[in-house]
Amino acid sequence: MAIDEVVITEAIATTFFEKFRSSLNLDVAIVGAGPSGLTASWKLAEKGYNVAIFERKLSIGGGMWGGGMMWNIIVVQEEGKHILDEAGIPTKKFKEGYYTADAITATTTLASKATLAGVKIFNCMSVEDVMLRVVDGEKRVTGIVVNSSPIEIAGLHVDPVVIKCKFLIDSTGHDLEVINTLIRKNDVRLLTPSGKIEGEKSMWAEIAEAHTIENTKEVFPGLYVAGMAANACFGSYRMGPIFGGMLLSGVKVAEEIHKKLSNK
Ligand code: 48F
Repeated sequence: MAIDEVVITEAIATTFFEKFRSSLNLDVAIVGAGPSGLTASWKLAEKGYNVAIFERKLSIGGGMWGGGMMWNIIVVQEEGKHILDEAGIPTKKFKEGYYTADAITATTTLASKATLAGVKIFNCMSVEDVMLRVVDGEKRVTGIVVNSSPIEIAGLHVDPVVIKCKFLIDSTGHDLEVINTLIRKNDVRLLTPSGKIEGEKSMWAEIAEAHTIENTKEVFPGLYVAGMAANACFGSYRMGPIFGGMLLSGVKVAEEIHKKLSNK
């Protein structure tokens, strides 16, 4: 078969922009393709919602790829194991209640479950701002402002583009970038005790894991926080390379948003 380079280019451009155009009005936009964001996207797409993840890096997986200190094995406790089982990710029992999984298998399988369920992942895209509007008398997040990561890294003066969403999830990990931007640029209060970001505390895996799930919730109208960002937002601890809380947080945020979307 003869191969025409321009047809290859046309195929990429046409298909990419079909995918992008179908993501301009999302049910749920997710920022960050770490374990919590990937799990949330999978669970929402399974229910038929139009979901996309925006990830700054070329690679998806966030902190899951590297296990602990780049020893690429993750640990999952009893409570989160069923999610790995459901995804078809093999686990090994290490001690009572502690399971290991290969970090590469866990990341690629979660990404595969998500994308095959219909999630659109836009890697190399950074979310640099949100859009706020007054809806039914209250200020609410109604969209995200997105730029290409290479533009961001090069410091080029190029304007971003905008995507609307019914709900937004900040799953950007330790830096909780979306929420930081929201409160830096707008005179608004979060649904936290102080109305501000409470801030992450030092390592305490047992408490942190439980808190990750409790802290996965709506933090501002239209904006949910999940994963490590939830603990940083509500003032809890970090937990290191144990991932049950991240997976369970993804499931919880998907359920909470599903309740809201299905009531409307
Ligand atoms: O940090 P990350 O893996 O998030 P997570 O789902 O999982 C945390 C664990 O990996 C680990 C832990 C805590 O000790 O157990 O840290 O909470 O993934 C966050 C992703 O968000 C991307 C970032 O590149 C990473 O892949 N990200 C961060 N800010 C932005 C972003 C942004 N503004 N736009 C797009 N992507």
